[in-house]
Amino acid sequence: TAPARDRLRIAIQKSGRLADPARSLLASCGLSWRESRDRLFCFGETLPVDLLLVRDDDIPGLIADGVCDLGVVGRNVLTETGLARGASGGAPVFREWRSLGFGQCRLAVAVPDSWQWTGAEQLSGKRIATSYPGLLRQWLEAQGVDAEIVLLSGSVEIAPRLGQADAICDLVSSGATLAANQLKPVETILESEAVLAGPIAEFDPVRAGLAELLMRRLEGALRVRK
Ligand code: PRT
Ligand code: ZN
Repeated sequence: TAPARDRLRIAIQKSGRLADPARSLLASCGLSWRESRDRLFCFGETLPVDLLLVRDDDIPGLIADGVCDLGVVGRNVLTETGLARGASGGAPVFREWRSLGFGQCRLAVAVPDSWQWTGAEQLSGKRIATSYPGLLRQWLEAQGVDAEIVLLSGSVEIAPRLGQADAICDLVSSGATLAANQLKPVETILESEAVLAGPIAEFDPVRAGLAELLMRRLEGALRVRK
């Protein structure tokens, strides 16, 4: 366990889709920061709540290791990381504390436009490219479908055209990327948005107090936004 700290540390995305909305949501909770020169760490001025700016994929692990106390991350990343940790025997250590109402998207199975979709059983024996093997495997098992998962770290949408896979499982928001690649979404595996992630275990009293204050302000800020 991490040593007791009297400040709260929140990991957010350094750059990308969730970076600005995460920061402005936290700012609307009355937080402000002094930025360090490397722009990786922001020291909290109004409250002892600091920010660490990182890759979104690193956020669940930073919470698991106690390097950060809380994080703002997509439910897709949080859930996938939790499944991967579970598959390698790790006990659950982080969970979704609250959904934050931005970064909405869905993890969907998409197939070539030319397919006439009849249902999940159509994927049986097929190769599906994804960066979310845990979530895809869980869904395939629930459907009772045996398919091959092709793990790709990016550019998943071009895999069918390259002959690497027959179908894909990827994040979709407007659907424009799928359409541009002659693919269509046919099944939703996960509805996602940005969430506040935190540990399952309790904080020490000082950080518990800070987290409670932050949660109260967050409720207020999110209510005003509605
Ligand atoms: O550098 P770092 O690792 O931190 O960033 P990243 O490139 O991994 O993440 P980023 O910024 O692209 O996404 C961060 C989070 O935003 C994701 O984990 C999701 O929770 C959320 N999000 C919301 C999305 C989208 N919408 C989205 N549309 N993440 C990715 N996309 C992709 C989608 O897969 C497609 O390829 O954007 C493309 C455009 O989408 P369409 O459907 O509008 O065409
Ligand atoms: Zn990422």
